[in-house]
Amino acid sequence: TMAYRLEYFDVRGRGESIRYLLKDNELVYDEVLIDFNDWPKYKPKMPYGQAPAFYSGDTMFVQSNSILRYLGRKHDMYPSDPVTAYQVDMLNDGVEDLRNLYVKLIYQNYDAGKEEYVKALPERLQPFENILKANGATSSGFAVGGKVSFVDYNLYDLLDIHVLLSPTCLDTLPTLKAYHNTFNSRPRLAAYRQTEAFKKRNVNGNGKQ
Ligand code: 0HH
Repeated sequence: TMAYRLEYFDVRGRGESIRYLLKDNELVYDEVLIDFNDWPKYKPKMPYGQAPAFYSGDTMFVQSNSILRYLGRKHDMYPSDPVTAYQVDMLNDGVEDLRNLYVKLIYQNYDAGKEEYVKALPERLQPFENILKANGATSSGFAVGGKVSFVDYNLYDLLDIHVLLSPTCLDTLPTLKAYHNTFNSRPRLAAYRQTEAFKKRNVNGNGKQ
């Protein structure tokens, strides 16, 4: 099998859900943490001028959600049934929508916008609560279809960074709270999150979280 490599900055950002998927499935990979001073050397090689980039041997993959989906297809974490695959995709698109709001807050409006963002958060998380509840996530521990899929790692990361931003944000959302705890307890994820590499890594590029 081809060697895997992940190139990204030393932040959680759009890399951490990929790292979670790799670690939780014991997929071995080389980690390249791009120093921001070296970025001008990498940027022209990136199809959209952005990181993360993922490699399987010499084949390059970019766009964080496409990387997740590629790994999902390759390692049996993307359903073959079209309707179940849709359920994974619609949830992942919801994760992307909230992640974009989060990124905007962190990089453009943290000081002025945090209070309002935190206030609106339970309402913005409610759709995820409803979807996971309807999908039986409380008993299965997984977001869709009773088994792990790539969206689990993306949703877990999204919930985790929001709990850092607002520790009480899941208090009115029991399905999400249990789901977040279940993923916190997955042995390989918990072990990874105990490493110095993880613990010293900033959540975002500007140090805000
Ligand atoms: N849609 C793309 C995806 O999902 C978006 C990728 C993206 O926004 O893959 N990439 C940004 C970095 S994410 C990028 O490449 C934000 C983290 C910033 C960390 C910066 C420095 C950390 C220093 C330790 N941006 C660079 C660029 O656009 O030139």
